[in-house]
Amino acid sequence: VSMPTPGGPTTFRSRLPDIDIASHLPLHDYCFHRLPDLAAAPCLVSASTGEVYSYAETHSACRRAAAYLSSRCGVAKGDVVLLLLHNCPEFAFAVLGISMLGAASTTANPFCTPHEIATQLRLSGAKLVVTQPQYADKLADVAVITADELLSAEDELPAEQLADVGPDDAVVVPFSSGTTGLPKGVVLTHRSVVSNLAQQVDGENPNLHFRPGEEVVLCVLPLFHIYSLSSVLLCGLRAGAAIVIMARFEMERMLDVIQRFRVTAAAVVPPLVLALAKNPVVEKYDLSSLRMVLSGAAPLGKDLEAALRSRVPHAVIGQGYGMTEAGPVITMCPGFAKHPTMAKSGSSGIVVRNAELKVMDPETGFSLGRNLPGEICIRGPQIMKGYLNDPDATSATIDVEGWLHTGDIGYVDEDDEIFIVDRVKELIKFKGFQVPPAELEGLLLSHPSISDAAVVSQKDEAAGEVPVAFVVPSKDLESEITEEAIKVFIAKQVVFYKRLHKIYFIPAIPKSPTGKILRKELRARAAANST
Ligand code: 4UW
Repeated sequence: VSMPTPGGPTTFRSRLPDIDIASHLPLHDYCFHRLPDLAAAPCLVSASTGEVYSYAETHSACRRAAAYLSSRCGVAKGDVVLLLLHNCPEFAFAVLGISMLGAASTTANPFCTPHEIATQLRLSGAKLVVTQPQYADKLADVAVITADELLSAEDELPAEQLADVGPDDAVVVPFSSGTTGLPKGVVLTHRSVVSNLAQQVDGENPNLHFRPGEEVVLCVLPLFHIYSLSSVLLCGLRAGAAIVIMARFEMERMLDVIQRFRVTAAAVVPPLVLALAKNPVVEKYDLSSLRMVLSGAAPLGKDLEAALRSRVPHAVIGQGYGMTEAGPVITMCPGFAKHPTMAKSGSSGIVVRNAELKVMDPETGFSLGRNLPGEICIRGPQIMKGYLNDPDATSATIDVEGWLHTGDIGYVDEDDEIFIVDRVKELIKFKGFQVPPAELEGLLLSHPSISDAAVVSQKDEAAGEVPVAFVVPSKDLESEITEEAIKVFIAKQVVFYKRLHKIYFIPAIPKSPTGKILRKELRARAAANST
């Protein structure tokens, strides 16, 4: 329980006024509210095939996907369906079709290993997987359909078969390791997702202003991660933008897509900013259509931001800060608002509307005033309902007063801007992707030649952070293990971004009297070794 700061509790709010949020609506109705006005306007554009779906066609495709999932696959209210897809229009049809049935989507990276996918299937209780043919052999003991099949129903789901969806029903269950431990299902309800979309794009002065019928939004970040799903796809739909979908990131392809489709808004991550700022190939393309570049999922350095600014001087560049459990957006650059206000370089923006943010002193639990760094906590209708089937992890993250503790260290300045300066949770981020140390530690400990292990982050120019391991070899087998063998052992079992970049052999893992790994100390040792 948090204590009030001496001199009164300090909570921070948006610079912008609160709005009315249609949080009674199911996600699919909320997203398609502009359908009557924008029926013929472009909605989803496949960059690979050039195919364009209007808002009316997109809505119809979602209804047909719902019909197929219901009549052929038996998906019904309360079910969970796993989407194992790279970006494609069918991703949207699946998420919204599943929403119409009162079921929920859990999303996974199609590059995950069979073992990682099996774990998510088990934890989420998914009864069906929607995938592309090339990933199907990663799946066993579960019903599987391909994305193409979704549109094979001839008729749309009849209106009377739309599920009776309540605001507290789950609609998306992404996986996140949160502040500690293994990946867990994050239950986002219709209310949480709708609230957070509204906090971004609704109201007279939306904080993230996508112009209806005009904005062309680039969807290159993977939709299986909450950033792209929320701020690109679902915000784009709600606001009436055209969403240009790329299956994967490839530098020249992306530049060509921006030029060809006259992309106006691009959502990116810092490694992509690095490529845009530094890669000479950028000079060959016309990026003059870009009017906003949104970066998030990892910190964006001031120098990098400045370097990008010189490449796209006509665009507003700014950051959002999010966390899967927070619905996801916590702060957003006010420079993206319909009536923009300045944000400083390095700032991750202002707290979203209809929410409260506080900065908690990790030592005392007091909430702190301006310019004092502490743990960022967020409260509002948008945060997760909890972790799926994990009340202990939930109550360790959301306290009795409803504050979600992010595990990020930051401060609020005199202009209400939030600066993220550190992370106290275990989580490592490789190019914005989550790497949970506990998962890698579990795998290391399963190796017969390893008696103890700890995984921490090491700074990296290109990826932001990379995971490195401290390993204590088993006494009798000491001579048998090598750094390379351990790297390979892990690489075989995990998706590419969880691979270990360095192994340090040590005689013992430093731990607190209660047995907790002293990660800060190990991070410092890794940092000292890498320079
Ligand atoms: N600066 C520093 C940042 C930042 C950051 C995130 O994988 P997750 O759970 O979730 C995300 C979601 C990011 C996001 C979603 C929607 C959106 O509009 C937006 O703005 C562009 C971003 O990353 O990882 C959560 C953790 O990632 C770190 C931070 O540690 C957070 O708790 N993180 N954004 N701008 N760090």
